Amino acid sequence: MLTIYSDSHRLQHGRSELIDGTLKPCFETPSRADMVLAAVRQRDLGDVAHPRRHGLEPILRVHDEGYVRFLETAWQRWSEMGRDYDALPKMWQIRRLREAVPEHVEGQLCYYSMDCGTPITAGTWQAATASSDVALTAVDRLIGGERAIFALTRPPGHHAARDYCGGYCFFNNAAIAAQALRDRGAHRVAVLDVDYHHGNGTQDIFYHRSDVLFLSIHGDPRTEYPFFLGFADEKGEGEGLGYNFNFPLAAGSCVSTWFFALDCALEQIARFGAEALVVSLGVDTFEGDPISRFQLGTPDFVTLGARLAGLKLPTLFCLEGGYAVGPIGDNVVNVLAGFEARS
Ligand code: OKP
Ligand code: ZN
Repeated sequence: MLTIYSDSHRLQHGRSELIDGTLKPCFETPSRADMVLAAVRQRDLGDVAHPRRHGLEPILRVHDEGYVRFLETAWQRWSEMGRDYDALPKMWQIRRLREAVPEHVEGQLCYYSMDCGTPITAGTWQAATASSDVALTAVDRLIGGERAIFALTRPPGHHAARDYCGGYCFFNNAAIAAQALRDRGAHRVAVLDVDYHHGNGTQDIFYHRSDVLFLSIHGDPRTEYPFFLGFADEKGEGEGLGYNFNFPLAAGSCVSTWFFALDCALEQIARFGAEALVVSLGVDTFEGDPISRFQLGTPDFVTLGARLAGLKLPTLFCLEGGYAVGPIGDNVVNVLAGFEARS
């Protein structure tokens, strides 16, 4: 399987996130992508290619223009105020506060952020656009006839909604890729999110649409991040009613429960008649993950890949979460190798 990868991911290197009352080193680190790339090479998954630039147009197909311009200018405006540290919001536009975009960069940072774990740094814009280019280059190859591609996207994307960042995500790579597949001729595209955390951003982007089916298997938002979305009764709205499926599972759920939910999701994808599949591939479902609570073991990821291959669809894998840095490479490559063995 071909991998698309860019060194520019390294430009996103936040210093810290707020955990349990103190600033701790970010879980979402450059070493994650380094480990995944090392495993891709070590296990001979296939060639590794660099992305081609696609510009802002495909990003603006799913993201709000004001949000995109904010990200583009945020670091410069922040540093012009003499701030040489990561930009993190300290308040949010919560209930009954005015829903108007502030003028000041600090206000805009609060307006366009979902949490305070997603630092904007000097290199964020370059890293985030490169990550989307990785996904878009994978789309080029898929349209060109490849059966499956691995987009080694970092920073990740699935928490980024139309007009906000959060959960270490800035641009929603999987959504941008799904939209590009639609724009280039696929009539129906399914996005399956297997990260431990609900893909609130992807759901937000496609919630009113019937041409992109979104499905997510994740820790129950009653106890797990992102808390405010990802419940089973969110089924889509308007045209999109019936095209959104959430499978929230109790934190601590066992492996067989997880695979049962996967089978339900795969059945919906087949019934939908998808012409292409985008997988938001987070491996924070791993039993050793430091911030998540499912129990998949390293060999279970091979099973996941094999089941996905059973759909017999052109498939694009986008990397999302996974914070057990030592095993992340084997866990990810197991999915891809399991897929290939069954293809
Ligand atoms: C991003 B992705 C845990 C803090 C959780 C945010 C988690 C973002 C996950 N103590 N902070 O879906 O893997
Ligand atoms: Zn996650």
